[in-house]
Amino acid sequence: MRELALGSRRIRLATGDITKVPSDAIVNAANSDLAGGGGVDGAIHRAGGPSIMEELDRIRGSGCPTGSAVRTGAGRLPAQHVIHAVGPRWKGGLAQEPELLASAYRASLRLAEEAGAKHVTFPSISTGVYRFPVELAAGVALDAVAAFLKSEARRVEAVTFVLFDEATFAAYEAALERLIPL
Ligand code: AR6
Repeated sequence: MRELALGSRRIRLATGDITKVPSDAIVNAANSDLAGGGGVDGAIHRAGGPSIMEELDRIRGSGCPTGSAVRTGAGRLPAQHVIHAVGPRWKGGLAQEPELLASAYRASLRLAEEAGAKHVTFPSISTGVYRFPVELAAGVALDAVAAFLKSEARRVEAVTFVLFDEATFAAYEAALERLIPL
């Protein structure tokens, strides 16, 4: 576990399965159809149970554009909320992928604020099936979260990245070293 203090707020890095880590809001790396899938999305729906997809079926409408997010309950997960965020697929880097990824983190944190969540857990959005290079994604993710915690957060006190493998953890650890604390 690694931690960075930003005033009274905290960014933490951990390894493990995000469905096992208690928090107020768990962020999911979803797709714009909110249709479920593999990776962390599959793990969240399996562990949380069918109520999450039932709620998505009610709110889905025309879907959730890349860079945005929607909130549901958390079913059997150890949290009150799941925030389904849609990161970009990597298309080579000239399709606004970093901006869209930062937007997915910000949209998630705004929904967490609205819900009154104090502790939010994130996976490494877009770096699995969507193939966003993890070294770049880690910097984008940490910059977006740190900026939010410094300027917009009122109720969110701590953000934990729950990273599934050591290589992803190492990339986030290196990016955290480059962040300048308050
Ligand atoms: N806990 C934490 N992280 C996990 C877990 C877990 N249980 N399982 C996987 N990861 P991905 P994406 C990591 O592919 O790239 C889905 O089909 C994984 O090792 O889950 O945003 C959706 O429906 C990687 O580091 O998400 C979308 O269609 C990270 O989570 C699409 O994949 C993200 O990998 C989204 O692709």
